Amino acid sequence: IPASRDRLRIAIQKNGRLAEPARALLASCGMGWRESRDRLFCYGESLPVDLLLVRDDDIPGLIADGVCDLGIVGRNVLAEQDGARIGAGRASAFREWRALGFGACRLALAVPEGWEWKSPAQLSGKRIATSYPALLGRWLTREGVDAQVALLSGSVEIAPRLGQADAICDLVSSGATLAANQLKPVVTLFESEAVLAGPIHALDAARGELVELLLRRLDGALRIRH
Ligand code: PRT
Ligand code: ZN
Repeated sequence: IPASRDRLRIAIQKNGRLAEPARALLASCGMGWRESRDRLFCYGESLPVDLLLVRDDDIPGLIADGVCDLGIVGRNVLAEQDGARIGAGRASAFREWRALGFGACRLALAVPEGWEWKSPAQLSGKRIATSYPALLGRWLTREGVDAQVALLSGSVEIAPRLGQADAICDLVSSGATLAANQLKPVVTLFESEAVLAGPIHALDAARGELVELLLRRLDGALRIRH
């Protein structure tokens, strides 16, 4: 991948909840693409704006490395990875440019239904399963709670039933998954939705102008939706 390009590159989720709405939003900005055979790359035909189809977790890193200029990703993923960078003593390398109004969910702390919830202090000495250690860790520190964090990449809701954890911290939308696992949400740590993510600083020259054009169209499309 060349270091300097005059085409813009946007990373979006290949499969998953944000894949379809992200493409629909970009299409509503007047973009059209030709898809590569392996479905990893979409070549922009109406504008010099290409899409890279990836795992959502890879999007912040692609922006940080300059491989992609922009990305559409959950604010939860962006904030978690930014928190991890800060925790490792590194500088922020991406930020939210626009909130996109879809993919709404919240990062919540949930405990077994049988618990009588009073305060975060109840979590002292307990084990909490999560895929969001940075966001959970920040909240625990702020609340002054000394709990153990068990990192799981998926199926977090089942951890208490398996005896892997006492409580969980995971994304919730309808709450049906929590209920199915006899858990109840007790604290919201973070409100999320899909966002347009980009680098900390503005892009230069040719791509900067393209981004301006795209943002104008995007803001127009978002205004019509709301
Ligand atoms: O393959 P890839 O790594 O790209 O996808 P992924 O599996 O990591 O992500 P995906 O597609 O599940 O979610 C992408 C983004 O959608 C998340 O990062 C959030 O920003 C957003 N989003 C919105 C959600 C939900 N709603 C949601 N409900 N992500 C996950 N969930 C989970 C939730 O944790 C629960 O386990 O869906 C389950 C059902 O939720 P309930 O509360 O409706 O039962
Ligand atoms: Zn993912």
